[in-house]
Parts: sequence; C-alpha cells; structure tokens
Amino acid sequence: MKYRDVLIEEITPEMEGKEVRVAGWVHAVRRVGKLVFLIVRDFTGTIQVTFRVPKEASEEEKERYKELIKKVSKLPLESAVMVVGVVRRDPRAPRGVELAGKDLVVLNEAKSPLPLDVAGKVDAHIDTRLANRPMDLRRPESQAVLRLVSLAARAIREYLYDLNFTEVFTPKIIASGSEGGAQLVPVFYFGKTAYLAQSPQLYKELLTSSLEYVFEIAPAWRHEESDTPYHLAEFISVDVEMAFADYNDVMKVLENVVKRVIDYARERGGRWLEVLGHRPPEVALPIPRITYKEAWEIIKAEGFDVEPGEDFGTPELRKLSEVLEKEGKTSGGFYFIVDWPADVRPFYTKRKGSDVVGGKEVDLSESFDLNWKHLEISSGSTRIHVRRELEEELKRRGLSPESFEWYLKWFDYGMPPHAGWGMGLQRLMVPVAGISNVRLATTFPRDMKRLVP
Ligand code: AMO
Repeated sequence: MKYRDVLIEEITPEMEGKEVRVAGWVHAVRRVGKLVFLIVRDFTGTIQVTFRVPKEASEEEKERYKELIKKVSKLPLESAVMVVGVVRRDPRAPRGVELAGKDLVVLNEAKSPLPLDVAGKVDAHIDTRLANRPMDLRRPESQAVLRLVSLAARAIREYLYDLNFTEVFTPKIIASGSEGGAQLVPVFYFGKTAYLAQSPQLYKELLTSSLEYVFEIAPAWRHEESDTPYHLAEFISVDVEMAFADYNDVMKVLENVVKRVIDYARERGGRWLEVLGHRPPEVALPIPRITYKEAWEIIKAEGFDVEPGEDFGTPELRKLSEVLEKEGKTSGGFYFIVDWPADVRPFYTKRKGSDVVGGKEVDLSESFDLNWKHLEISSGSTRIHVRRELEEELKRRGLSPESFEWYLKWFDYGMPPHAGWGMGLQRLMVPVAGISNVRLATTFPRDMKRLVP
C-alpha cells in the first residue's frame, strides 16, 4: 500500500484541485450537522480534512460518503490513518489550505481512553508524561524539543568538522572511572566487574596523541543519587579534546559551539521555538570570564558561608548569577568561572600556582565551568601531560596509579599538551529550548526512578 504521497507541511494553496494522500494520526474529530471535520497530524504538522456528501454524485457514491462520514465521526483519537483528499484553498484554515476528504483507511485503531491527552493544551505532570513517553512524544511541544536537540547536535557537528575535528567513538565499557568512583555504574564483564563510561575522558585524551582534534557525542552514565531537574543517570555528553592547546583555546571553541547552537536554533528551528513559545538568549562573544576567587568573594559578600577552596552549591550559584547579571557580566545569562581550586577538580587537571582566597592560600588549576544562570552547562581544563604529575594527583586522591597504568604508560611516548571540555547536551537545551527539566530533552530518560519505558 502506498501510505502517503506528500507530507502535511508540503500541501500548499497552489496545489488546489490536486488529489493527495496523507498518513498520520487522528488529532481531533468534530461533527457539525452533516459535515465531519477531521484534523490529521503527521510529524510535519496538521491539516483539516472536511468530509461532506458531494451534491453531484450518484446515489451509490452518496451512500459511500454517508458511510465514510459515519466512520470518521466515530474514529478514536490517535488512531493511525491514511487519508485521500483534494486540496482546497481556504483562507480561514491555518496555512490557507484544507482537504476535501474522499477516502480514509484506518491503519491501526487506538484504544480509548488515551493514557495522555495529545491534542489538548492541559499540561500533564512530568511523571505522567514520562511514564507515557511514546504518547507524550506525539504532542507537538514534546516533538519540538527533540527537534531542537537534533538541530543542536547537527550544529555542533558541523562547526567542529569545519575546525578539522574528527568525530570519534570511544568504548562505553571501561575498567576505571575518571570523574571519581562514587557515581560509577558497574556491569558484569566476562566474569569481571567493569563500569559504564562516566565520560570518554581518558580515551579522548589518549586520542590527542594521534588524531589531535577529536570530539564525541555519546551517552555517559552516572549513578546519580540526586533527584533534581538537571541530573540523569544517562545523559548525552558532548566531548571535545585538542592537542597542543590549553584551557583558553578550548573555551573559545566552547563559546563558539554554544553560539552556533543558538544561532542554528533560531535560523532553522524557528518553527519549533514558536511551538514552545520560547526565545533563546542572545549570546555575544566572548562570554565573560570571572575567576573562582572573584566568584567566591561575591558569594561571601552575599552572606553565604563557603570555605575558601570549596565548590559552590546551587543556592550560591543562583545568587552569583543574579549579581553578575545585574552588573552586566554575563552574555545572555552565560558566564565562565575559571581557575578553580585544584582539589575540587579531577586528577587529570593541570595546576596553576596558588592565590590567596578569603585569607587562605589555595592551589588553583587551569580549569573552567560554563554556567547558564545557576546551571553548569560544561566543564573543562588544561590536562596534565606529564606522567609523574598524574601519578602524584592520583595518589593525592587515594587512587592507585597501577589501576591507571593502561592510560599512564602512553604519557611516556610524547603525549602532547592538551585540553578539552565536556558538556551535557540536555543541559544546554535548558536555555536553548526553554525547558525546565533535562528529562524533556531526552527521548526516554534514565534516572533514579526510571528504567522503562
Ligand atoms: P563533568 O563531570 O563536569 O566533567 O561533566 C561534564 C558536563 O556533563 C553534564 N553532566 C550531566 N548532565 C546530566 N545529568 C548528569 N548526571 C550529568 N553529569 C554531568 C554537565 C557537566 O557540565 N570529563 C569531564 C569533562 C572534561 O573536562 O572534559 C567531565 O565529565 O553539563
């Protein structure tokens, strides 16, 4: 069976009189006297199909139409259908066209009632939406978010390919974690315990000694115990790593990536943004950079009790971003915090001397976070490329260099100085798509509470 010869968005007023075949779902049905109006939806949009008995038709044909109208008016919402109709100009209809219905085949009738309202404007609770995700994804708003995620991935790829990066695919079953052990997800692996990759960190670093400029867009797993709108047990990590580069070089790449994604969303995703009623922030480059020390001083002055050298929590970052925005020190809400205390960064982070913060000497590092308001979007650093220093950092953190030997030994053979960053793709969608929860930028989110669907 030929299911369709056009997509709904391809139907234009200029096609008046042409017979077309569309396939999709029953979005709405309304009976008005002898007429029945059917709204059909495919992934490109909706169109109204009007079924009426034609005046100049044989009795037999009139009978067929009457049956058809009866059938259409009883159609359960969300049934999959194929519709044949003739294009009619109608200035009252959205986009100025409708179809005069000629035939309809039910391809798969939906059960009633639906577990979730698809056409309605009433927002179901996020837990209900996610429990019924396949149905939820039929809602135009839900599709719009995933369309923007797809555009973001495309913008990132196109930009990095232009800069001569190679897209790589590193193993997702690994022997040792790189971001601290607590969040590792164990798996059985030929009689041994292995882990799901928390990050492609160690592999992307090794690849700088051959392919030099590499990036990856792939899932990463964290056994996150925090049930927040921003934490997933499985998220999509955008990772960049560059040889012969330091953190300033990769921050430039990162801010350009963010700007590209936003420009791309505006230029090619206008329809989806409109469905969501969202305007992404305006980003002018460079994105402002403040040091950890400056951030600490602002936070302290606002009355928070943070020890010099400690990481910041969400309440602190909320206040900090408010102050920075007031002072015009963000770009559309984005700002970098650079030069973090070495002790709160992973072992592979290069050190950068020390400074006095709040009267205390703190060892710093060549590292950064990119935040949007209170939310960390990305983090990165210059990496250590000297084996001895790496061994020291591992020991400092109570990790054994022996279990990292498979990684360390390659630092003996001309490992280049290198730098990079990792960015949560779903977190980037918070400003880009205007979502309030990263789960909405995920097809089928995995978190503390969800393993299906
Ligand atoms: P980090 O652990 O900061 O750094 O992670 C990088 C970015 O990944 C995103 N992210 C998450 N998103 C959703 N759910 C989670 N549970 C989650 N955890 C992290 C955040 C974060 O900024 N290897 C380093 C990066 C590097 O230096 O290259 C790393 O993994 O947006």
